[in-house]
Amino acid sequence: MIQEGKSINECESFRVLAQLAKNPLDLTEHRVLTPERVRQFCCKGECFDLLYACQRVSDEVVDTLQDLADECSLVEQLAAMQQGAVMNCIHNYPSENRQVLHTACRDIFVEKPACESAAKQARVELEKLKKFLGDLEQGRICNAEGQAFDTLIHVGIGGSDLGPRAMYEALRAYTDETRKVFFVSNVDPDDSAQVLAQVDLSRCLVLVVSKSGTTLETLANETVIRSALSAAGLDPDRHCLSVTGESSPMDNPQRYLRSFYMYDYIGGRYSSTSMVGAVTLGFSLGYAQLLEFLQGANTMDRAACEKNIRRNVPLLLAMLGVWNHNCLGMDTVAVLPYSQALHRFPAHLQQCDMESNGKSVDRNGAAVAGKTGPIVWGEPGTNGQHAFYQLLHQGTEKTSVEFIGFRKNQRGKDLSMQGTESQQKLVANLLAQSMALAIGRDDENPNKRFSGNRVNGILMADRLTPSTMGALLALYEAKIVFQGFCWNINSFDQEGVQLGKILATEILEVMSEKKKNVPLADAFLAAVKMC
Ligand code: G6Q
Repeated sequence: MIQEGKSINECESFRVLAQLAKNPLDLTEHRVLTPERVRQFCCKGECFDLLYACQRVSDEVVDTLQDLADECSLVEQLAAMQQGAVMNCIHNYPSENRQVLHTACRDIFVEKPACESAAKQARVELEKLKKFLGDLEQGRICNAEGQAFDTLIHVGIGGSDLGPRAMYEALRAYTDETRKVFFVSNVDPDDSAQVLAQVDLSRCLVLVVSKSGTTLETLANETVIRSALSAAGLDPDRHCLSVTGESSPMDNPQRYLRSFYMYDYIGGRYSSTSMVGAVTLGFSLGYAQLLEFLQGANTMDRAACEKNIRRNVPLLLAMLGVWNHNCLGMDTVAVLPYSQALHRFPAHLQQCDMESNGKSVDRNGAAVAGKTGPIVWGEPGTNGQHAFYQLLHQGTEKTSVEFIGFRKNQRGKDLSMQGTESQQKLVANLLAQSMALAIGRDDENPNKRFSGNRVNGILMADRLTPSTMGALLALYEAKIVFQGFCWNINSFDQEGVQLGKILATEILEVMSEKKKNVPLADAFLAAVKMC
């Protein structure tokens, strides 16, 4: 029986944690950060280890975080989600009332997946994609001149853009160099114009991605690109592909060369491993590497079902986040990858986390008693060190930090200078920042003093590959979901996004009625009437 509906404030273990938080471990004290602590506070996981010696936690705190995870039935709830329980709902109120099955998209490697019906649908779409990619490769699908399509323009926004874009950027080192990928998301006409200026439309596939098939920005950009195709004397229906929900307004085979489905049990921000990300990744990485990416995610999904917090990286990361946010009062989390390839990953996490857990009512529709999701942001190191790290070290705002690092670089190219290679310089910087934030430094000059006790953890893997990228994605998805369960909120709807969509449509109606420049005040008024 899944225990759902208990908020952390009602948990005995949370009361214990609140007490412990009155006197948390002081990382600046002499000999706290010993080699033994560094070794002991390291969680060895699938692909990624989590080094958490620089968190203000003792064994007692970790034990109590385990109690809290148990009291809130976090792992049981995750398993129920993977098996198809209806998790996207608010009890006693109208809500989306759906299953949450993004994990099924990659649960395709075993005979008995957690949710057979969803895994079966995932396999069907993947087979369609495999056939399509094979047809492209063999020249059975080509342009009107018989030439190969060598470019793909991915059109979508929010969940239909951020994840696929972050994954593509992360894995560029492994892509087919003869194939180019561009993304268009913003309704700003300059976004599509700058892409259109760079491509030979006759060689382009245009992948229109929209679960609802109604998103204003995506439909506007599709129209812009279709008209550019027509203007170039090309048949848009021969160049456009779609990824959409079954029976959405975009589910129209006549208008698209090929259509792929995503299902209502996959939320936009969790859709990178569905067809939303798979078509673009399959086009650029090839089908075999796409499967490696999915396999990495699936391995992490399974690892996330381990009950022991000291052996479950996503669960530990989630609970450390709860400790830092709800007990130590840190309201923002900086995700700082020491990998240039991950430069869009913090933006993806920002959506995945903040859209999921930026909620003020619990799963019963009651106001939450404590804090829910933190503010998530970040940029790659070392670049960030020359920018905002000043505030991390000496600012009055305390931020918890999640570093992500890799022992080896992706492309294998490196040069030794003054005895070390650039990859070593990168990792050395990561470790130095972690230590400096935690231990701080005293100085006679107050302006040169570093208070320390600025908590951080390091996720460390060998190399960023399709498989480790899949694992990292699934690790963070599980972390976000665990935290949502812990706060007893629905992490799977997004009423805040829906409101914006409705209001913009209303203002546009006013604008189109008046046909020319509408005074701003009139436009605002249209939105006010809707609020
Ligand atoms: C994600 C959100 C949101 C959504 C976009 C695009 O979880 O629901 O970011 O992905 O608004 O929606 P469509 O895919 O329906 O165009």
